[in-house]
Amino acid sequence: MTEDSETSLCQLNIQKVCPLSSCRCGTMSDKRQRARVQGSWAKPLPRPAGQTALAPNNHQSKHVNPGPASWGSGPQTTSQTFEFHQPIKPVRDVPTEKVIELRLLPGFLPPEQADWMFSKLLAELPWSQKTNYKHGESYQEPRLTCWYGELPYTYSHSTMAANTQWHPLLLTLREAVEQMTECSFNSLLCNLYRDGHDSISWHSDNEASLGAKPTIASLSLGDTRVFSLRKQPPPEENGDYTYMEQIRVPLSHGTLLLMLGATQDDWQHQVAKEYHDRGPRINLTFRNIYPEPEAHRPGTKLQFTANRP
Ligand SMILES: O=C(O)CCC(=O)C(=O)O
Repeated sequence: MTEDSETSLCQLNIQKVCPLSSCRCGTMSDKRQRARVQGSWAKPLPRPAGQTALAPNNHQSKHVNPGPASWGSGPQTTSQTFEFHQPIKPVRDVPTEKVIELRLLPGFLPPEQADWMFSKLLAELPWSQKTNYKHGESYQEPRLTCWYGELPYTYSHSTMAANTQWHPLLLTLREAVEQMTECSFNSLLCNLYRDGHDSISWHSDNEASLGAKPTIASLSLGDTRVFSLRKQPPPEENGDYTYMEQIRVPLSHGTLLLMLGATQDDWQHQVAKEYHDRGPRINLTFRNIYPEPEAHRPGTKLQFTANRP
């Protein structure tokens, strides 16, 4: 390339790329020009497929030097202009609305009553640690439990035997809960969280033996623990709960929580471990249990959800 032709290209370059430049087309100014161009526009930024955030105008592309190999060999014409295109948003369906039917009654039991009931149940119920199974492997539940009802209750591939020997205090509490809720309950699952390390992980109470849309009345005694709920994700999320709504309800001494309607279909719940000191807590979940449907294995869920460790 001759100096003349280099000069004329450089003029072109300056006019189009940087109209404010004081370049007078000498070698040095050409170098400055190149350095500027290399610094900011030398290469287009990689961008996700399908997105055209900055697109050069086609009619000017004939002035553009095509490859990086040419940068070192002569002056450049970067006479592109750019248009901004909005990134293409993926089309997402609006999830169907899910209703959560919860009723919270803090102070359902006055504190003095709740105090002596807690001590009595802690001392007198037949607490034990249940063994569950997941993928054929056994594990101990991180809490103690006991079960009352005329029928056994199976969950997480292990069964709690029927137990009709209701503690008299539990019968009194059942009556009080039934009066308040205007529901009747034939069974009770009791949970004892010995300290903050005891927990129950994400699950729904949706075994077929509990019937469709079960009403569950949950009475808390002892230290406050956080009861969390998270919405079931729509199928296209493939079981990913990251973007699902969560609700946290602190359940304090003497509080009654009612879960109704489609709560077990649409939401999961848990009491997570806590890493600061927590005293013991008892949770009594009054429910109804029915004979397992004949075609089902005991403990079958109405829809697939996690086991409860
Ligand atoms: O301890 C609680 O508040 C929750 C117990 C529970 O989720 C259950 O028994 O299924």
